[in-house]
Amino acid sequence: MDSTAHPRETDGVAEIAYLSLGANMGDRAANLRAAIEQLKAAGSLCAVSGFYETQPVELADQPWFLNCALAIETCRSPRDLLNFALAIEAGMGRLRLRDKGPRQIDIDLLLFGGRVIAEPKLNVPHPAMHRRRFVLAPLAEIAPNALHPLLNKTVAELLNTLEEGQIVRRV
Ligand code: PH2
Ligand code: MG
Ligand code: MG
Repeated sequence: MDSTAHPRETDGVAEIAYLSLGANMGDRAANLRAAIEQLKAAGSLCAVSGFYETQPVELADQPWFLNCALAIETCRSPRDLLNFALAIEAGMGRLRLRDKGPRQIDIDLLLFGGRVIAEPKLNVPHPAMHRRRFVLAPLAEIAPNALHPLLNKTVAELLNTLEEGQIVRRV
């Protein structure tokens, strides 16, 4: 492949990536929609879940989130997709004031093909996805049979075996 024609780092072969989006500041639905719109430039959007009103977890003392999940077919590498997502977050005015704290938009890479990646700031599958109802409920809507390559369980299985606790409600 002529590298000059593809200045971005890509692997050339399209793969399906699953992303989780969340917002708990400003117009949360508008923020999710704006991020989804911008993510279209990274590939071909296959599916977008409904939006879910979700109880904050891990850092409980903050406003409730609106979360969704999407599937995108992309030729970008995982690192390039992550950097693209981080650039969207920055462009939407996200300030990292507090770890896991309130944000206009958060875009997390959940799964990328069947890959397992452990690199600085790039962990796939997302290390917490299997514990988070706010991730699994939207993801199960669009990809119940997607496989977690480390746990060897489908998204639907992970959701069904999750302990009770976190409130999520499709809006
Ligand atoms: N994101 C977090 C921490 N806690 N809780 C909900 N409900 N939704 C989130 O997107 C979320 C969270 C860290 O990224
Ligand atoms: Mg996150
Ligand atoms: Mg994030």
